[in-house]
Amino acid sequence: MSILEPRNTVSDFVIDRLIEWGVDHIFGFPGDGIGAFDGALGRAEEAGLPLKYIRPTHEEICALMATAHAKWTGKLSVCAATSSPGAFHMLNGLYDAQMDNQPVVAIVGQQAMETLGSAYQQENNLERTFSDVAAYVQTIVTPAQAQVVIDRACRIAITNRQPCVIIIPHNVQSMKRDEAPKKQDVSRSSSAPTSIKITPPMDELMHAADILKAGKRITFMVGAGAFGATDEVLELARKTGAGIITALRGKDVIPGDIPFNCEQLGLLGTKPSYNMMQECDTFMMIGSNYPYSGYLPATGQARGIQIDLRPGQLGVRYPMEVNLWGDAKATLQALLPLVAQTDDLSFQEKVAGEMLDWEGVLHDMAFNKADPINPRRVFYELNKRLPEGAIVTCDAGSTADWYGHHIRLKKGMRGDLSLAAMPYAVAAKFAFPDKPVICTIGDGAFQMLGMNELITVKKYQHLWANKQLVVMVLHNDDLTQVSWEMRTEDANPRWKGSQDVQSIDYAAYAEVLGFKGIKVTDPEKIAAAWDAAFAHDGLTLLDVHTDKNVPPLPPHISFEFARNAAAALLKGDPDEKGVIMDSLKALVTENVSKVKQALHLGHHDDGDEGK
Ligand SMILES: Cc1ncc(C[n+]2csc(CCOP(=O)(O)OP(=O)(O)O)c2C)c(N)n1
Ligand SMILES: [Mg+2]
Repeated sequence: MSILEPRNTVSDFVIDRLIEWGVDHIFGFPGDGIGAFDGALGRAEEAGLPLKYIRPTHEEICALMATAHAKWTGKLSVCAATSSPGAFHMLNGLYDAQMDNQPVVAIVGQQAMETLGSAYQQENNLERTFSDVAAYVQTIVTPAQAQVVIDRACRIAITNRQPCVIIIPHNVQSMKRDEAPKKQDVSRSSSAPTSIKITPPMDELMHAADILKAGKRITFMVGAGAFGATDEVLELARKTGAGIITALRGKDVIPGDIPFNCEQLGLLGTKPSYNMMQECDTFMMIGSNYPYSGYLPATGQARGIQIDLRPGQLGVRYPMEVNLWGDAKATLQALLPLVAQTDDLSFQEKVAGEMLDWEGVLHDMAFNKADPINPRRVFYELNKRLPEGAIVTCDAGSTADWYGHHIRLKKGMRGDLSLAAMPYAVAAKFAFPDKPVICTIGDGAFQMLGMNELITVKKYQHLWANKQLVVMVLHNDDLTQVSWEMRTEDANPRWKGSQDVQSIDYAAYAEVLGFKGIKVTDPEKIAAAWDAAFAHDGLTLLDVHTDKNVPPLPPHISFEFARNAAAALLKGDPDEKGVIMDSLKALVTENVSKVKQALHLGHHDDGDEGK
């Protein structure tokens, strides 16, 4: 079928209907199983329809970018791929949408109807494949049924905030389009949107207000589900004298310069957050699925309130007294008039004071000497220079620790932690082509899903009004975070076989692609490297050679953590010397003598959690 032929197929209909649902980007990868649909995408572009097709380097990246696009824009997002194996590649990105509650629809090709069940080439039972990840999965089998399938997929994706999958067999893709007729067994479905701004009933809101009124030391844990509700969260905190903690993915919900925002909790969190959890008498979770229950208050210590749009997430991590099923913003708006202004802000002022002291500790940790560069210093210097409206992505790895510890996102900035910092960063450029984007990523993660994405940037950067994209690779030749997890969780020494990352010249790689590459091996040159990157309207790769032996220590350091680290060292960790040196430096900063002892001597038998 030529690109110039009329837009009269099922595929053309699907595209028109997706546009009606507000879809403006499709992240896709071709293959003959989706070939006729791709032909229709070409006709849509030719016809000037408001739908941009982006083709990155791999189907996994398509699905991750669609999820990221939904996160950045709040809109329904779409990815598309051919039948197996392309379809299988999308699973990771769709699970990302499932776990992080994002409205994503995947359009998946399938072999022709006649082949199904015959073990034909690249034919698989895709409904079965996607049935776990998708809230709705359906094959379009006739033109008249296409409408209801698309409408249900889009509505369920939006209202359930989950991925949905539409499978279109190759021959169906090019059948003649047909509006659903008025007929006994045909649904004539609607594309009118549904609001999810739901609020809980008044009696439950009043119960929550009573708990807040009685509280003297109130702590909020704010997650990504509260995005858009910043003003309401802050108003409630000011009314009740609460201190605020944000989950890692809620980091950009509360500006980093709010004095009683104590940032994250746990391994990558702050000491004031840790203290707040020990001391609070009221604990309110807002749009968060913070998983590490060990850091939450003791049972019976705090009265609990939770707000969540996904009812299955209510009351999961802590025995809450009130579980409010609703949208964070709408629920807070309904709750605020029921809550009076307190005249006791002493708890809030106390945590603000502790946070100020903690920033000093972080500063000192960032300037501890390391070989060759302390990774904390890299993030410390980035934080000082974050441009207005910056979007910062961060990958799994020690980067997540340093991002949590040292990055303070101001109003108007965005940030996200994912297992796909590069696809997320590139998706951010498509979502906000006028904003500077910074991707912070370890060398291991960069080799997994980052290097090929520089190719996608090369292909599409001409579309972005602001081409600034800074990719900072923490070059430590190690899967450091896991090396530490193996030491501290399982008491194993670092094993080169699984942990070594092949060193390559990342800056040179960027330059091969026509980008700016800067190699940094001297801590005194970090600041200038960031300045050069922020002066460049294009992609800059900062290849920063950092020390893998700077430990990602939790702010309070548990005895078990130290004991296992010590045991690993005694078993002959190859990096023993550096680890001990750096651990001790960091621990001295923390002033925790018991743990110092444990690291030196491997004592197992005394003490509880070192605090
Ligand atoms: C797809 C995937 N596989 C494995 C992991 C487990 N994992 C978590 S952090 C990490 C190491 C990352 O190493 P690197 O990117 O070099 O960062 P570093 O910790 O060295 O700073 C791995 C393998 C993961 N998060 N995601
Ligand atoms: Mg690494």
